[in-house]
Amino acid sequence: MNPFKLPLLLLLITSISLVQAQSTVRQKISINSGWKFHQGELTQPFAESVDWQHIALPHSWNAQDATDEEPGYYRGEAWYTKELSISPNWKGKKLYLFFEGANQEAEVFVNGQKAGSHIGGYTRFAIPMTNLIDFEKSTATIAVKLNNRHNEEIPPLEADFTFFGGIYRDVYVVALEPVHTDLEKYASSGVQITTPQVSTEQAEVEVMTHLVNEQKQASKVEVQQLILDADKKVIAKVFNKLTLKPGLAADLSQNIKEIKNPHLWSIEDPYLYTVVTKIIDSKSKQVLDEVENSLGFRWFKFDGNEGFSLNGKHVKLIGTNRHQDYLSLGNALPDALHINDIKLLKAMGGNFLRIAHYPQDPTILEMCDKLGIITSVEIPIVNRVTESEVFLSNCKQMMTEMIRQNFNHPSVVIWAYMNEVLLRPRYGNDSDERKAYYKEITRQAQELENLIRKEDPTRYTMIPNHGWFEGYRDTQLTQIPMIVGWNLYPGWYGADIHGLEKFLERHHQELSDKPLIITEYGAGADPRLHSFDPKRFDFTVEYETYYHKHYVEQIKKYPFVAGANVWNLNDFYSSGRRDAVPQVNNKGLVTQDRRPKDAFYYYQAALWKEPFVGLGSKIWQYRAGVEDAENTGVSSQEFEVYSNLDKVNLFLNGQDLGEKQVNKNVASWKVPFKNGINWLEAIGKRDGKKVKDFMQVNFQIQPYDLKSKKWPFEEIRISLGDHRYFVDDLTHEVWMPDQMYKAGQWGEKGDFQSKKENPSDILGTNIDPIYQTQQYDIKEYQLDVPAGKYEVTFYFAELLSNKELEKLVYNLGNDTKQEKASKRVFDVYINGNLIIDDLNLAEQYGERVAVEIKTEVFVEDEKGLQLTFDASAGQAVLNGLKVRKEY
Ligand code: GCB
Ligand code: CA
Repeated sequence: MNPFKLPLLLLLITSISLVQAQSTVRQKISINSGWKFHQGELTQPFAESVDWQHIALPHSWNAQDATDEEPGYYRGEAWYTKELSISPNWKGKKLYLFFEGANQEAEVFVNGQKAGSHIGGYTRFAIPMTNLIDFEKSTATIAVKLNNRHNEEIPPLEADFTFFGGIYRDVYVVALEPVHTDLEKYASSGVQITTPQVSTEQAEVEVMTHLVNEQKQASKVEVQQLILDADKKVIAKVFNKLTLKPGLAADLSQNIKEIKNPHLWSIEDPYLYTVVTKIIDSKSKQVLDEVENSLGFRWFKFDGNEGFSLNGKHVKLIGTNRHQDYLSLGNALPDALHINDIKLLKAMGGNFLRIAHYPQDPTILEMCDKLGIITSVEIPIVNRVTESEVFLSNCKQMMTEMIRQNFNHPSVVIWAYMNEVLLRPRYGNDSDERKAYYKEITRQAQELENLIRKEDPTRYTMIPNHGWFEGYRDTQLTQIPMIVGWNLYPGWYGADIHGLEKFLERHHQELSDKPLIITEYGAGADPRLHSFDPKRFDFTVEYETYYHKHYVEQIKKYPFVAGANVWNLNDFYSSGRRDAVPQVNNKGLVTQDRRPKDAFYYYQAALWKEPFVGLGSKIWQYRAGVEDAENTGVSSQEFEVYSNLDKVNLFLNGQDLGEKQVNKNVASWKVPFKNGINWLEAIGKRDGKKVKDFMQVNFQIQPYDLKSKKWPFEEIRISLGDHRYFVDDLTHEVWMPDQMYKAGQWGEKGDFQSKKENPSDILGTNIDPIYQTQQYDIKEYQLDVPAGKYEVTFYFAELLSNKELEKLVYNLGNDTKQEKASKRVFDVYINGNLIIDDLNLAEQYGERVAVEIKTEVFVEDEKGLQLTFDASAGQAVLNGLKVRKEY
């Protein structure tokens, strides 16, 4: 080959691609890479001396500090900057910086000059920058001053989730011809599509285009609307000619009347058309701007008695809420993780998503459109409002942005606002200020309601309330919106799980015409905690499943319940929480890194139409248990399988454990696990089609008699004062529940006096649940282990009494500390030998600090390990114990 030909060929290719690039009408390119970040205030942001950190977007400055053991997280000013390369193509165009979301007050600078600003952390915004760019230069300096401080004028004011600061979604440059659709005002596509009439025979489309002419002279244009089917073939077309005066913004409405036999959009068949909007220069025929929007033909209705129907067919809406954060990332997620979440919801069998408590990444609604998931979207007013016009006007701005930006998504059927706004009312009970405050809430609600109805008369409105029926009724919050949402937690925050049915029936009696959605219900579950005797607030995976079984049954039972959203799809960060996993709300059906808990599989069984079989407890892969009886070598445990078939078979290590009837989507067995690796397989059949699921269980058997020769004792970990199993997700160590002493085994020899403290964050550990429970006033603990050399580890923490907890909240006087410091002093002996002398947890370590102390002991004879506790002040306590045989 002629060596000189090659460069020529390359040159040719480059120039061809250049030509193609020039023909692009609307250019939108991401600029996520190559940013620098500074946390803190900057008086001279453009000075050389500023110390910047290299980062890439999406980014949050709270990914670490909102999840560590220090209370609180940085809420204040921070800066981002970037050198933006100026494309020669951009000359003569209108340039914008397009932010998908930055939390929460943003000021944008270009080449040192202010270009614009935005308020609110969850909606998109476009900042024009054309006039600040020097097109003779190759770069421009972009800087963003961002603040996530508490601001009484900006919702959310307070809520049960972390307000991560940062430019946490994508940023783009958008380059437009001077004549274009309006991007600037509410960062929408500038095109709003409605379907004034849809039936199976015929549909009508109306397209409203917001046009802008930024030229100095009038522009004669033709505006074209093309409707394409899913194969992207044009099926309908309309165009209008008009003259746009200079500097003018104009709205053009165009109708396409007769689309015959439209392919409807539905949950099972989410068929999407595309609307292509083109602005064409009448003379040169040059396309000046082009935007595409998806379009779905559907109609829907909410009814106070019959619930929801889509395209004339009744559908029970069941799905989840979703928060936008992820393990270790805060809210700064790559698009792929947002996309995965909607696929996860679909895989669960869900057909409904409440996008709470704020508008989310654009990929969310894109996916809901594509996968057939009905949605509700809301602005982030949570728990309370501020009585000010500025607050209300910020709410209205967010509302308008939310509606305009998401208007064309067929999946959206509800716009919502004001979540549980009576939960944390200002002022004292019964005060005049309180009464005025309630009136103001009603006024703001009515204003927001009016705004939605004006902006979008094609959809429903909703206010999600907490379970205070009279409160919301008396402030009109059940009357103002078209749908009432109730966040209901009987069986979790409320003691009686049947409070659910009572509440639902009350709504139907008193507000019988008002469509109802259970906008939230859920129970917390730390994926590491398990029990065969689950209890409310114990954060076991099994309690969560129990709770959801009850709710699903009721939701299906009442036809007037239009829909329900589990709180929440995923575990999420909430910096104020002190549950089993501090800083985290564990009500997810999946963990923070999206591993399904049992309830997720239960939903699959309850919601799938296709045959389904799923082993429960997949998240409980590492187990432990006591041998059933001496020398049997097996430990039997209850095991659930979730299915929508009539019968299912379960196999353990290839052995058939028998066929069981499936009752309300659940079948259960006593499974005799052996020590080590076990294989479980569930098999079911429908219409000759087999469905299966299998998993591995790693089981550690505690010999029935710890001195057994056949099953030699290795090690044991016990969470004292606890009825739960705990699996350490780092080491896979399994902790056993505590028990009273049984001969040949282990346990507490005195009174079983246990204590559990939630909420608390135990410092210096990740295994908080072990420390959150304890035996108090412990005197003697016995383990009948065989002779040998042992490592014994004690786990202690000073927990607060409930009284002291209250004191801490209400009385921050410095006398409290003093009082507690000398609360208990005790010695610990093993087999009569002093091991720990004068332990004073509060004084030596402080309250709620994880204290781990280990020692080695040689047991010569048959007496095993006898742990004794001798208190010289207060009572002795022990939270956890680990005994490992060395040899
Ligand atoms: C609610 C709130 C939600 C909380 C949830 C909970 O009612 O709307 O923001 O996270 O309860 O888990 O307590
Ligand atoms: Ca414990």
